[in-house]
Amino acid sequence: MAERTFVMIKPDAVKRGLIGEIIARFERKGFRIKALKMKWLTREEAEKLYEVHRGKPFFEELVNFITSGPVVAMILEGPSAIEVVRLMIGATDGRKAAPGTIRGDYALDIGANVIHASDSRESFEREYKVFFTDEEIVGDY
Ligand code: D4T
Repeated sequence: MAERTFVMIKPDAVKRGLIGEIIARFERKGFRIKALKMKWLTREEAEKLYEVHRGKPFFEELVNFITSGPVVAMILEGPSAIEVVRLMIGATDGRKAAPGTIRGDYALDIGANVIHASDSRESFEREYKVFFTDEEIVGDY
């Protein structure tokens, strides 16, 4: 059954010129792009996005990093999108992410790790709203 997930290409990957390569992987896999936006998050927006990590030792660093440049946010749709996209991005720590995954192929760090994707239906619902209104999600094509 078709499901939606939220994906964000992080500032490190945008600065390295990896936007196209990353989006191409999702297109080739067969996901439909339902919304797409480039945005430089404010501190308030970043704190909202990473609400669940508030209080953790890396929270400050995480917010600083995610606001250090523009990000590219998108909503993808396809069968089991949440689980499949998490598999495609790989483990959080770039050094441990399996080769062939996005982090495995492009990241060596745990913070600057190229990409984020929702890990549950609840995360998706909260995260996409930081970037998109429901009117910005295109219809079926
Ligand atoms: P995101 O949320 O970016 O998709 O990453 P993950 O879902 O794979 O990992 P996470 O929630 O555990 O961490 C969120 C975010 O914080 C950064 N981070 C994480 C960090 O800078 N230092 C750390 O020790 C950890 C655990 C990386 C991703």
